[in-house]
Amino acid sequence: MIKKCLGCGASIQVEHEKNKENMNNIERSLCERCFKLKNYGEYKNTNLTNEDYQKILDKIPKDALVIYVTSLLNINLKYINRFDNVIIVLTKKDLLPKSVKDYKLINYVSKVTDKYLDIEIISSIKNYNLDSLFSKLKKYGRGKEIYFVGMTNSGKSTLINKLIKNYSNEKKEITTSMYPSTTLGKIEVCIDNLKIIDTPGLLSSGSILNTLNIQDIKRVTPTKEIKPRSYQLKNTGSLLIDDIIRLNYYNDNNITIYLANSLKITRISLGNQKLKDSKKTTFNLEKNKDIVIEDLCFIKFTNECKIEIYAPSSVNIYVRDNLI
Ligand SMILES: Nc1nc2c(ncn2[C@@H]2O[C@H](COP(=O)(O)OP(=O)(O)OP(=O)(O)O)[C@@H](O)[C@H]2O)c(=O)[nH]1
Ligand SMILES: [Mg+2]
Repeated sequence: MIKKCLGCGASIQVEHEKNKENMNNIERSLCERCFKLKNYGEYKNTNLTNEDYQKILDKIPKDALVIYVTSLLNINLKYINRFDNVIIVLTKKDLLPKSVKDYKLINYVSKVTDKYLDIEIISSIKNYNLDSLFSKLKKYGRGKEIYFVGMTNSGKSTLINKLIKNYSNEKKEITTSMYPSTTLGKIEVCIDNLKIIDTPGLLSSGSILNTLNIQDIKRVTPTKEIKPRSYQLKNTGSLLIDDIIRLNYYNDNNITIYLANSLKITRISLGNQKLKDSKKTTFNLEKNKDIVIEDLCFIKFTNECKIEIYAPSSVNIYVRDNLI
């Protein structure tokens, strides 16, 4: 018999149940992958692909309410046009400096898209704005299916767990982790008569996480409020960001880098050869732009300048207006 894992939504064979005699009911309802991830932090790759995940999203009914979840550290609104009734949820506010105002972040998003019914900035970890979000789910989602969609690691399952905890008596807990592809299939939960459905997050081929091992994924993933690091750049030179990225500059400038606090940034001379065998991308920035290195950091520039970035070839590096 096939049943569904309550932690990740994947189909599981019931033969494996024989090994589960000493487990409680919640542990028993998990597949082996979720059990090991939850109890020992052991991560196992999956054979499912982005195409499999896209197929799940393609089947979302047109009249469903879609909660489009995107992390403030990796704002990705690429797939929003697929859906008709959308609430945008920007997660992980606790990782940005406290001084950053919500209205600035909302302004940023509203310049990129107007395809949403409503928007909320939250932190699931700090329980920030969850009451407000839950009121919006009730306002727009009563009598509908409410699908949580977004990129992998955006925080969909963590948010649903928090909603279960805050607004229901259920003990259910969806598996979450900092690694890609934690949720593998649809997972339905009922909270205060709302029908909430978690989905697997989409994968991005440009994420720096694809180039890193598990230890390094842990290292580069911020878990505490980021302390921005500002640099006064003089003449020409280079910055090395944790020996993964190199940034060459050619003018005086003030820049601020947002990345995990434990990662090192060092200054070297332009002539130093370090990382020069990585792929180089040149940017001629207008004023008030950010350079984003997907899933690693973003760098705020105020002045016009020429910048060269050296990075692993698959990593997506792009320019946007200043977020902060
Ligand atoms: N600091 C912080 N971390 C968060 C927040 N929400 C989620 N996370 C972390 O982000 C990581 C990914 O969370 P998940 O809930 O598994 O993400 P997901 O979107 O369900 O990922 P997939 O199932 O792969 O699609 C975990 O390490 C969470 O602890 C938040 O509000 N603040
Ligand atoms: Mg998930």
